[in-house]
Amino acid sequence: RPNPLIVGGLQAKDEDFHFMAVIKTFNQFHCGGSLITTKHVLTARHCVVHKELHLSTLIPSSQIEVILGERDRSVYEGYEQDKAVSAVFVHERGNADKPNSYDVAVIELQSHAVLGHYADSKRCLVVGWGATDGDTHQHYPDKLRFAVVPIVGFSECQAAYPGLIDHSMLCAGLPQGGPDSCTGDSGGPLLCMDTRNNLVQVGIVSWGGKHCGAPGYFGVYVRLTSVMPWIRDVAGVPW
Ligand code: 4AZ
Repeated sequence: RPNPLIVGGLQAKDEDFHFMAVIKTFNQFHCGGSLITTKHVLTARHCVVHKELHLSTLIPSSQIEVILGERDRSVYEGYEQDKAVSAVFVHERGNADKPNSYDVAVIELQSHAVLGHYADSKRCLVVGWGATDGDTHQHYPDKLRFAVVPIVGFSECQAAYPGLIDHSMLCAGLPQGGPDSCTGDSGGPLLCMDTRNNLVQVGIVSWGGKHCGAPGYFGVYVRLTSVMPWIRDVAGVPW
């Protein structure tokens, strides 16, 4: 059973605990963990064992899920990485007779995690030389421009484009319309500020409603975390 956590603590808001992992077992929140390499999460052994009638067995990897980049478990903020598990290792000195000794486990992820700092999903901007008029798409500026566009929750994004949004995408913009990316901005970055005010690329301008900046139609972006393993592969990044 998960222990009650952080009694008398503080709510982590802007603090950067980007190494923190949520461990779900059997589709339920179960434990915390910490990312120690791009493919390994450190946790407690009792988080990955199943106790039944004095028998303690390892929970199958297929029933464990690791979520990285989580802050508020109740909302989709755009930085979450859901990771499947390829293996679970427990310390050889930990055993059922002494469940409190060597209570340590390492969870191996099926794919590499994206390392980076949290960016604030409300402090984001899109940059480009795309059209400045949302309806006719005829005016292209010579000088680089940017627009401030907060990231929108996944369900709000899906509601704006029924049946068209999957986990490779995220929405940004305001429900009432206004600042938005447009034709010609495609391919350019959606950037958000991290806790140290550095810009972190979070998306790629992709598509949207026919009219840019129209109420009810957010800009749609590639969710960068969903394609990081692929980018790393093709770019030959050694981590
Ligand atoms: C486009 O066609 C395009 N309003 C880019 C961004 C958006 C819409 C269309 C978002 O390249």
